[in-house]
Amino acid sequence: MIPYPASVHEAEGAFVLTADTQIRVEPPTAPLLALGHDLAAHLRPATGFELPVVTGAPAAGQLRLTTVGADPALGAEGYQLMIQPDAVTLTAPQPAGLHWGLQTLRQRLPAASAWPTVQPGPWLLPCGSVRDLPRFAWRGFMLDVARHFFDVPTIKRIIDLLALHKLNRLHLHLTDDQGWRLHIARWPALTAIGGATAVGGGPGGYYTQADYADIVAYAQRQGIMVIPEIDMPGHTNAALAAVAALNADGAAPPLYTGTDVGFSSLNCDDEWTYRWLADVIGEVASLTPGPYIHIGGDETAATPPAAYRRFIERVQTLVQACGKQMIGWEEIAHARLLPSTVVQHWHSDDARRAVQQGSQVILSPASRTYLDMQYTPAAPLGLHWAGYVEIKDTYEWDPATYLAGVAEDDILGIEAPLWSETLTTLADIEWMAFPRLAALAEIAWSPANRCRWDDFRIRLAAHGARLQALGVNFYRSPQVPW
Ligand code: IFG
Repeated sequence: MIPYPASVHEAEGAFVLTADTQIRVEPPTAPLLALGHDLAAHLRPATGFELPVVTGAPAAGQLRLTTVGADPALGAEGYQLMIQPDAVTLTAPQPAGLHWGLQTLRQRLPAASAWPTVQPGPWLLPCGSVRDLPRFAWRGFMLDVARHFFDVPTIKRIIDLLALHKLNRLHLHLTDDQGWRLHIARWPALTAIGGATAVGGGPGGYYTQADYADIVAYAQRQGIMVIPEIDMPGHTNAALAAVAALNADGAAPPLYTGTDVGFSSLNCDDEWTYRWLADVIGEVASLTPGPYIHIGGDETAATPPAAYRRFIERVQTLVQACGKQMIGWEEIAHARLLPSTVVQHWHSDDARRAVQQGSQVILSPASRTYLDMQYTPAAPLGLHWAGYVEIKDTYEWDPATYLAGVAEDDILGIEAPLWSETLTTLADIEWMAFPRLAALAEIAWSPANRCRWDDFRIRLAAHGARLQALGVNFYRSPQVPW
């Protein structure tokens, strides 16, 4: 099982899934019925069993999902799983806890249960009990859809894989120098022009607001919050190319298809820029049910430092006016932040400044979590400015002691960014993200004393069969005995 649960007790015997097995939910509410149907949908293809979702009196041989009698100490995402020969009972105070418990239940079945076609059984669930809840609330993955664009089905596939690993945050890096990927109704040129290309000059693309709503709803159903990033004031060439009035001299630069950074900036001293920003942030906020909007703030060499600080403080006010909390890359800590503003660490010690201002931090240290780092010098995809990052590098660190001046209570959680300068397909994404994202999922969920590399690498080898059954194009690291 990955991530490893907080406590596991094995027992003798097994519960056998058969053609007569039913899934019982209690109480029969819409969220619980949906979870029951999700479980059946996961297990039907390989087992060939109908696995009907039922309500009413409990009977032997059922998989039971319930919030009745749950221990409140398990909190928003915790659960208890009891597997006995005559019944399986998954209990949680909240539907999200049941959802995460279902991932553990899936992983307690043989890897063959993940195949999309009927496999020979038997389908045994080893008896025992699990009591589990996450260490960190923020367990995230970021996909850069600006350097290269990835369509809705690709995003949904990624969401499915995040859920299997109990990751609950999907940060979409929607805008950058090379592309603007979310339609803004009041400024259609942002996607009509700004979404027209990509790194390398390819066809680009963008999400309509219906596409974005589809992604958000699909993620929400799987316990995953979507965080949109509109990167500013740097990384804005696509916006500047699309809206001439954003440029100080009124002249739109050409679209950019290279991979340099730090050369573009919004005009931070022009009131017109903030009226445009209010439109953009207003629409993004109205499309995003989650409480956060990420405003980027990274690599702003083309913005004078004093103008940058004023800009960040004004954007923070705009985001707050929309009823959202601002997140930014750690450079924003040079400005005066609200305590509700969250700072994302990636490569400097700016995050410590944020903590001193009373903000909380998401840790994304590039040398541990940047999934666009090459595995090795010979690896065909990725960059290596933060070093070569193999699976062991991703696993062997403790967020609570990683940054001086940033203690466990200051940390919302961790997030693994995947920048897409060198990636163009789902297969590329999966090869860079797995198995390293499985390692980060354990660091984010499991108690620190459960995170031991020698134990993890054995479990990861077994997990490989499940990833293969799911058709994941994962990298078979020589550090793992697959
Ligand atoms: N740094 C840039 C990204 C991307 C990355 C590639 C941040 C916050 C290098 N900014 O990481 O846009 O180019 O590894």
